[in-house]
Amino acid sequence: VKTIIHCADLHLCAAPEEREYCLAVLDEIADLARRERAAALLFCGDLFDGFRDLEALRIEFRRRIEALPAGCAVVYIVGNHEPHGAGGQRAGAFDLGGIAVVEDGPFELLVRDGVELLCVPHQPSYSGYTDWKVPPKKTKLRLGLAHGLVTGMDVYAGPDDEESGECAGALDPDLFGRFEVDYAALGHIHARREKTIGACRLCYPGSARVWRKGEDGERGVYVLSCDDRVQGRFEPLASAGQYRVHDLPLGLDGGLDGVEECAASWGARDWIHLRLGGVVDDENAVAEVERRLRREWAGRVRRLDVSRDGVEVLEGIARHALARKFLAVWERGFAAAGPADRSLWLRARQLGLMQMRTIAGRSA
Ligand SMILES: [Mn+2]
Repeated sequence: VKTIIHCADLHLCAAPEEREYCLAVLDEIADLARRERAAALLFCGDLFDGFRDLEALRIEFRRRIEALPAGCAVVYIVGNHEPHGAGGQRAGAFDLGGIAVVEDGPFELLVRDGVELLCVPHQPSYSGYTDWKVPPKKTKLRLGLAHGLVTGMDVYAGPDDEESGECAGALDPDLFGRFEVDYAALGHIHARREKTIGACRLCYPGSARVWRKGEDGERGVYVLSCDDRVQGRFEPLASAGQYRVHDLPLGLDGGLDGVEECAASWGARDWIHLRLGGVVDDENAVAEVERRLRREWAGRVRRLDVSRDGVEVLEGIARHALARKFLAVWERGFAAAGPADRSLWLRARQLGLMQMRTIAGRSA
């Protein structure tokens, strides 16, 4: 049994506020490869956030690759992000620690430790794949590495999805079946997705770190056990942290509690997004709440976003008897509601308080 690590969309970024965080995640991946005595470590595209990041971080990257055990082969296929800013330069022109860099389409077939790797770097279109001259499988197992959107993986590829934005060409899952791939090590979709189509297991581990807001859930890689077949397990990366969003209702006077409760789950690598809502007497109190939150928490997490676009202002609401009565009843219901109903209750709170505008107007 040999172990192969499947990683995708690490998006190493050289920006001062991102650099240390990204390299910490790379360190954890390298540690995992060492601990698992991995025969191979696969980077399935978007290893770097852009070409300038590749250039700026290549020495740090190389240092970590060179520290891996000699038995661990590293294979890197280029995604859609690395060509950004390349201006015709090639990733392979840089020394990334002597790893295999595959950037030319349509494919390259490598063999590492008795396992064939069909490497398909990102390309604008895969429509000609039926004409590719891929040699028949000679080893027990063949892994496919690709960076793109595979159709039929139940992924929403809406208009403002990064994943679909510049990737007009989708991959037909038949490509993997046709070329006898047992396991497709995929990149490009930042959420975790797995599916078996025909005899092939197709897996997206999701981004290996939180690249963009909304990327919630654990970040990680797949650890593959390969003998006659491939079995994968998802391995979370603690250093990647998580994206956590909290909807917090403000009191009528703009007061806020419950932050400490939320913060109990926060880690130093987390990206925290606090969405303030509610109906308040005076919006200036909310501005003060935001300043206080930033002062207190921004330094304790990787990134803190506070948005208060959902806050409505209704002067006099804090003294409004009906509003206070409504909130007292609401509090009891909210406390008894399960986590799944939380957002519904928050919405009801907002709608109920907004109705006070109509009632207040009528009684005036
Ligand atoms: Mn990506």
